[in-house]
Amino acid sequence: MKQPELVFVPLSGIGHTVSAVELAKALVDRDDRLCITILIMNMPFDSKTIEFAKSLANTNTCDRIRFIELPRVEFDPSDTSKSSMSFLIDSHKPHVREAVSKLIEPESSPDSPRLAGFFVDMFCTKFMDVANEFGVPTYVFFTTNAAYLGLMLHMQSLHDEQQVDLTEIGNSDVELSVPTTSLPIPAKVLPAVMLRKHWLSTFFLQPSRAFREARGIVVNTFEELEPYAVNALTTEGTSIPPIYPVGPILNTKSNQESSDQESIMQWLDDQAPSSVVFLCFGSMGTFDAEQVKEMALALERSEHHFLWSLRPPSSIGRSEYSSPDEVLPEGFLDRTANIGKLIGWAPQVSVLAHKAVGGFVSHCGWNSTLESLWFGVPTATFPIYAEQQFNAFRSVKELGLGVEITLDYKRDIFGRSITTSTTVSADVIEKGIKSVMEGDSQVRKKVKEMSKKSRRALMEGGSSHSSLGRLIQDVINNY
Ligand code: UPG
Repeated sequence: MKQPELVFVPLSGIGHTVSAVELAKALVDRDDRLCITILIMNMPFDSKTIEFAKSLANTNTCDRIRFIELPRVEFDPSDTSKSSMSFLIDSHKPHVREAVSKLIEPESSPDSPRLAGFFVDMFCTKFMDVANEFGVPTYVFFTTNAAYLGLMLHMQSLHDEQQVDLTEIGNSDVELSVPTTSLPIPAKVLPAVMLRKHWLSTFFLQPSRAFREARGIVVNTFEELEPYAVNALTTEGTSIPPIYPVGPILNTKSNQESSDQESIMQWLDDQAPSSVVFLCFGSMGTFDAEQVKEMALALERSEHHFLWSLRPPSSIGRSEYSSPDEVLPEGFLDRTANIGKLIGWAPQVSVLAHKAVGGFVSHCGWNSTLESLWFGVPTATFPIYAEQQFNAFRSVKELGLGVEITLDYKRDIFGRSITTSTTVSADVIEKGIKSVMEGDSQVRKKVKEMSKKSRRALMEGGSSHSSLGRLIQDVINNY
């Protein structure tokens, strides 16, 4: 029998690519018949993912995983119709088709692999057409949580079946019942995509319709973390394909080098256990000058030692500042020289794994959430964009795994305001920092328990381990 070859198409962006690569590793580790080719999209503004993929490709020791960097798609940033995510993904279609054709040709050769399926990112469902052309099934890799999957599907059915105007909900102050959350969701923590019709279509409606056509949906979560959501998705009507919660899928080895990694780790080595609050806001999180100042004041007043990953807004947006020094309060760096360290890109998993770290102020991106749970570090919530407000709300109100700084702060990826949500004051941030650093809080206890559960889920007999087995069985049965 020819070896079954799976084609992975992750979305460009560290928050999506890292877990997709780890999922590929988990699949080949588990079943030595599987081979996987990972197609890396070459988005014009995302050099970090390409760098990361190259470093993985160079250090990859598994001959059953290979990486192919797709040709670069050019775009004109001033032409908004051509810089949209939807346009950029569409532009990659011919490259995906060509790469897969080359991969399997000539089919008659005994050495050429036989295609068994596509695994596409939750925002790359447009590649399902290409999978269909090759006559193979598509599995969707959902890089965030099961409750959010339920929210997307629910919204799409409200829109398509009951003609509900979703932007009206997004702009209101209603509370919404969602099948996958045990509490009603306030509109203010719904994602910003619900505020504009064209975002809704790209990020909610089109993907959700495609999810229903997929062979299966692989979710980066574990049943013990989201029993309510997983149960709702697996017992609801038949229009949802099989769900595979296989997480937490994490890269706990930190491939994403940080230039000053050594000095960061040395600095942490010199700190007392659980004494440092770590602040990091994902691959693209950034703040305007006013918010940076409030955060700095809060840190200084809290008197906790801190490690703060602070990067200026991306150069694509019109940046208010190019270096944090320009916007920090006068004398801040000198006054905090003995208690704090300001850094750019953080070696996040190594930091969270360090015993000196006692709390995490996070944007609540899903990978960061899973990583902090894995290492048993409680989180204080500071969401910025995407589904982070929804994650923050659930973490604090539904799951009791986080403390609140803000649940509804909303900005775009350039740190620009898109709603009326205002700057979070130093007082509020200081309170959140003190709360997340409390030594014997209920939240800390719960997080430690969830840490154990997350590790158990991946062990033989664990929920995610079994789910991964079912997924592989489905791939092979269908082959
Ligand atoms: N990371 C670092 N150092 C940094 C910043 C990030 O190592 O300085 C790593 C971090 O460890 C994590 C990843 O980068 O593995 C970031 O992922 P995540 O926490 O999920 O944040 P985003 O990069 O913002 O991820 C996007 C969305 C988020 C969503 C996620 C998964 O913004 O809202 O949950 O994708 O779909």
